[in-house]
Amino acid sequence: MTVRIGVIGTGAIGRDHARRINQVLSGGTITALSDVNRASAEAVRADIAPDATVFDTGENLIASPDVDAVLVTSWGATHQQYVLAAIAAGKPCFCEKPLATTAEGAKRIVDAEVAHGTRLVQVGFMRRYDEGYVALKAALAQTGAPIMVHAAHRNPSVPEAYTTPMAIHDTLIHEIDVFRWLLDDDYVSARVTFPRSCARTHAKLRDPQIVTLVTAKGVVINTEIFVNCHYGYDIQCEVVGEDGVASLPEPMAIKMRLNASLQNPILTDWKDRFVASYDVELQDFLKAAAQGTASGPTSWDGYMAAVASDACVQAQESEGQAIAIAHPDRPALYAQG
Ligand code: INS
Repeated sequence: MTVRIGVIGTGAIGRDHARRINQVLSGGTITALSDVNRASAEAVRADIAPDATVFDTGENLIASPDVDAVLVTSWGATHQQYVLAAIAAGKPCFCEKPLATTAEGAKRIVDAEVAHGTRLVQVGFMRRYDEGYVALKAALAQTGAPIMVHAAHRNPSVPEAYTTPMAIHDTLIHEIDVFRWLLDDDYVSARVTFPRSCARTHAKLRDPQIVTLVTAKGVVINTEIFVNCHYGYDIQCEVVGEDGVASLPEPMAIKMRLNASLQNPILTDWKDRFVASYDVELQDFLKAAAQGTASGPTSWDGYMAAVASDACVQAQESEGQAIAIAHPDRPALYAQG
């Protein structure tokens, strides 16, 4: 079966996912598009999906009989309304992070999906599909029970509109999710420390920052977020266990002996760093959607990430203080997620 997909939000990632579905992956075809900026949806139709219909609203797209499943790649603040509408229509839905901008909003999605009774939502936490993280998770069987994680999430630069809380909602959110999955654990507290701000930042962004998360099993995770690091896009992760240390592999790069130095190029654009995992996550979505369901990261994962990220923002505001993170009971629908 070919799953007929509607894409809500045709900015950078929506356009890229539409391209994947029509040109790279199997089992799906784009039949519908919508964007607040209609010209952007028209452009994706012209370039990638000539047979698609452009809808005025995401709600009309979801209701269309020509749409079997939905991709929500619009602006973060609109995700919740579209995911809820897709659940109400009983259509599988892939939602980019964040699932909702507040924990309360994410909880509404969990409740709606639980009431529906089967899974319909996959959250776009693509790092779980990255070869490096998958290999790292497997390596933990040899390095023994984890004790500490040292991690870094560095961007060369960010747009002027990026402010201090976005370091959590927009950036750390990937670590928040992937470490729950990697360690099979939940968070109990968060604390934020600010070194002096770097010269390249601006008044509304304290950069860098160090977030310390403690898990229920007592693992301490230190993550440096540095979004004006200038030199490249760099994701680091080292897990210290009882018997050894396991590190996330570097992306493949050609080693060069050149101009009297030994060099390894470093990526600069985040879209390139996890490019392969976007393909794998969406293929997974198409496969499950063909059966009228969803797999991969759940609404519960999206909700737990939102709960932890709200606590991290609170920890930023009360610099140096540990903020407790609740982990409510997991509904049976998400038993394995
Ligand atoms: C992007 C994206 C990247 C992350 C950036 C964020 O939206 O999620 O993976 O490194 O900090 O702004």
